[in-house]
Amino acid sequence: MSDFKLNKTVMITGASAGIGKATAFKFAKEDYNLILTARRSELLDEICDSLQQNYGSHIYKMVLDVSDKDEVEKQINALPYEWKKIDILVNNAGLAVGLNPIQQGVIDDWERMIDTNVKGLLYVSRAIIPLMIENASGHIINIGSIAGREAYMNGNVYCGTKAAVDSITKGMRIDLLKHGIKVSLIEPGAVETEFSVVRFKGDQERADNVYKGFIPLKAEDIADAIYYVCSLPKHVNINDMLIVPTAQAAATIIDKNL
Ligand code: NDP
Ligand code: 8X3
Repeated sequence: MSDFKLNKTVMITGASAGIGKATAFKFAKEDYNLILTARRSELLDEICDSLQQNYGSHIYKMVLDVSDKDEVEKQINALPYEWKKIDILVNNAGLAVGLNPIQQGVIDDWERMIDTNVKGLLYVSRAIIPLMIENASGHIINIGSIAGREAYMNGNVYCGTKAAVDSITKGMRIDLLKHGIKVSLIEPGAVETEFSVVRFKGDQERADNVYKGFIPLKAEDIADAIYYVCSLPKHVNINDMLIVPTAQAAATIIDKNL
């Protein structure tokens, strides 16, 4: 088992699947202590078991819906003292729900996206930032999207939430500058995870079609980029990184023969 005190601590939201899970494995390999959060407790248990067996990781499991403001505050306040020195926060939890023209939008879907991608990110950040300020250091990695740079057909509200993440990231960077806290935005293009299954509400065939005919990014590609951004010297920050599969030239321009 690695020594808690010597190692840095990373907190990852949405660590039960996809990019968050891959990021947990990447940082575990690098001997970080991990605070892993998501709603699906059983999946987190499986991941924690695997990380402990393979890397002897120190893990604090937090079953948490980031859109539940009171619960976020309560659970972060309840972190034991030794877990309150958080070096890196990866604000990854997020989702797209539905792909409809705006006039046929499902308001519950809109609310889930806004509550998770924007409000959830803010609730978690609001609870963690004072801890980082106390330590006069820290690094926040917000997971945006190519969808935050360019709106695409039927993407409307999802694109809007990721544009908000872009803007909030810039504001955070300005406000936290004098506290020595770095803030970075990672904006992936098409990554094959549970993302499209969630977007299409469990329609696996429709989700699989999104990634047919080209080589999409893997969650591990984004995890490697996150780790790279976090491992640069203190005087270097990457503000923003857009990462796409080679076959993707823009949000909806993908060469399906590559
Ligand atoms: P996945 O669906 O594979 O993973 C999403 C993760 O977010 C899961 O661990 C899920 O856990 C968690 N999550 C969702 N809602 C909540 C919530 N309310 N509270 C806590 N955790 C939550 O998708 P990705 O890994 O692809 O997505 C990760 C991030 O990357 C998202 O912000 C997404 O918008 C972004 N992104 C994805 C791209 C892609 O092409 N895949 C491209 C660009 C950005 P659980 O269900 O257990 O709570
Ligand atoms: C996920 C990428 O282009 O499907 O953010 O919206 S996209």
